[in-house]
Amino acid sequence: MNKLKNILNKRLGFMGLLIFFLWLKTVIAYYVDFSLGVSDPLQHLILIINPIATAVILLSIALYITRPKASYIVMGVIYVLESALLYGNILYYREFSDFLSFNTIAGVSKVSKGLGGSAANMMQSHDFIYGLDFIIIVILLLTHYIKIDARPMRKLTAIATTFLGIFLFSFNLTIAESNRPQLLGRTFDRAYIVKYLGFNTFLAYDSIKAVQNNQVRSEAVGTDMDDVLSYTKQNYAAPNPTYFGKAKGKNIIIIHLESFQQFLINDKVNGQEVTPFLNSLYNDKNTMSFDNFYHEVGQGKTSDAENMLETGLFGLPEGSLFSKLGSDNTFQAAPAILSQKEGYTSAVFHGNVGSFWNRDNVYKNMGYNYFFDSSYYNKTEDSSMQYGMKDKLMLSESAKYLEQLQQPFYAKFITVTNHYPFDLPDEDNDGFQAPNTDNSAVNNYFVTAHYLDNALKEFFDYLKSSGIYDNSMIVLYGDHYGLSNSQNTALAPLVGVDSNSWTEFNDSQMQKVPFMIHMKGLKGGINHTYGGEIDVLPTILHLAGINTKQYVQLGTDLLSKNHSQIVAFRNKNFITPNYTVLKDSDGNPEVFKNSTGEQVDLDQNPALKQKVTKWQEAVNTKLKLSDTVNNKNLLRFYTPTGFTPVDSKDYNYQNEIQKLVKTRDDLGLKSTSVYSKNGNKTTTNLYNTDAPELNGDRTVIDSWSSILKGNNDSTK
Ligand code: GP9
Ligand code: MN
Repeated sequence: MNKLKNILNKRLGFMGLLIFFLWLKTVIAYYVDFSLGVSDPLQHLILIINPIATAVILLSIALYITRPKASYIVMGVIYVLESALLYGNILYYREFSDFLSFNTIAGVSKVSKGLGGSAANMMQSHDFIYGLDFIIIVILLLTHYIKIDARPMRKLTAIATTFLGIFLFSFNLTIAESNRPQLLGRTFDRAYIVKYLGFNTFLAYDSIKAVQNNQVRSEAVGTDMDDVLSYTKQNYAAPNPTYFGKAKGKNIIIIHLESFQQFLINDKVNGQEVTPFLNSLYNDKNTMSFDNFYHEVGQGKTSDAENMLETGLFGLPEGSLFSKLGSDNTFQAAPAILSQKEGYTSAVFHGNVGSFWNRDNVYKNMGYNYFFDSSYYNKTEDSSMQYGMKDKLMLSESAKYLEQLQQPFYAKFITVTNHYPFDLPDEDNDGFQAPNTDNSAVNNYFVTAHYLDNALKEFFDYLKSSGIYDNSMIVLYGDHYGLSNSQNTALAPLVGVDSNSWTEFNDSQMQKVPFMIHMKGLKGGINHTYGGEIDVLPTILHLAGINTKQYVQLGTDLLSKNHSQIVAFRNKNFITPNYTVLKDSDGNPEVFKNSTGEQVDLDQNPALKQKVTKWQEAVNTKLKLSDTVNNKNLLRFYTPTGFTPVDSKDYNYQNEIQKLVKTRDDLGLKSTSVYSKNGNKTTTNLYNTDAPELNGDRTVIDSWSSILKGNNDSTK
């Protein structure tokens, strides 16, 4: 006991006590108050050690102060601030399932401004734990059990302590990066940074980003929009009269096919079709199918694809726009346009946590009325894979929400089972035989794609039997590649190419993803037009009968006679109907003929060389304008006539069931939901799924009870 007293009476010992308390409180909070989705033992270890390093670094500041009393006071102040940050995050998380960011603290964030309800409402009885340490410290000081250590502190000790902190931090960062590569580079989810590196690091990281962003924004002026507007005016492609308004007033259902590549369509493995349902849809006379459609995502992957489809602008050259700018940017996005022009209700269905890719904030700025994230689905031990609910479970359980949406609705379903590493449990496979290459990811990819196909068939069957189908336009698209270039040589024989002759041209062909528009009565067919994700928004809006002329959208309607067929990739490579232009390591263009895959020698072909230069300039301009609009947040300076800017404060994704029911009751006989139109009877009984996790028990599909219990944990 005396030994302990001796230690605590030294300045370093006292500091150690503070670090211990901070560590203990944080770890308790991690497990009790946050859902960080910690899965493997290494993640638990990282979580347990991550509060230490930054606490050591921060508290060591006080050691540089020579005057003892002042040094102790500074230590105390840092301790109080750290405790306040922790407790602030706890309260904030209870309301928003998110963490305090620089902009939230500084009050500049448009989304989740401060605490919505009063902080007191967010408190819980066990919170006294977070104040217990203060009582203990005060008692120890008042009883003089701990006295101020008046001896001077050696500079060297202070420096050594700081270095110890830095060393611990580097260690923490290294194991974090090994468990989750590109943790800071890609910033997929704030929860990941907290989980791996703690609150301090998250706040520091977020502050640096925010200050940089705010700087770019504060320098922007309204006239920066002039170039953008003259570009969109000049490049506008008027709608095709045959298709304009063909889906007017219909529900629009977007199905995001995770990591789904075009080569899977009509593909067979061991004589068995991989995706029989999608194949039938692809070849259906009521489907407009594109076979030269490319994904155009960057590091933001899914979120970049979503961003293009919702806003008609590209993602960023680095990182994810959703994560970097999505909390604060002004969007003129599909949900808001459809709602304002044609009275659509909008919703996203996705079985991962809402904070992933910052969706919970971004969707508010886009004007999404509802966001059903993992907290709206019944989760059991085997219901999820790494990135969320299995597709069959997510889609079948979504029916009970979908049928409550007022029509017309704009509903997006983000599937996730066909995501790397594609390791579907055996019981979810209906006997599909995987190919047998020596790369297991390649083999498994076909199995999860097949599973997704089955899940979609069940979903379509429900849409048909519930009648939703007759009144809807269904759009399906693959968001990006599932197999990366490094896996393509293993894939080569399965797509009829010899691995040894596989080239970067072949890699670029693998970036083709499906894009299909299906609607009863739509004049369909296989359309060979070249295009990409940036072109989807104007295509859909025109089908819905909405003019796009005054919106800042950088793609063009795929069905328009004036559609531009130069497909720009995020890295400035591009594809035209005849050529594929990729940069070599020195940035010089390598040009391939699409028909043969042969490389063309530009020096032998000056006319083509000139064209390539011209195309490249067009691609660069388009990407640069997109980056300017996004980075400078220029849409805040430009509001299209008749469009009302979205106020994110009007949206929140808590208590959505209550919101659905209230809307239905308020509208009474005027309610247009599928449920109301069905004589106030549910249609979920029409949803049939063979998902083994349900064991034939329909409770999850048919009732809200499991969700209303407040089943709110994470699925990562
Ligand atoms: C996660 C899912 C996957 O919620 O959308 O994102 P990705 O890793 O494909 O970008
Ligand atoms: Mn994805």
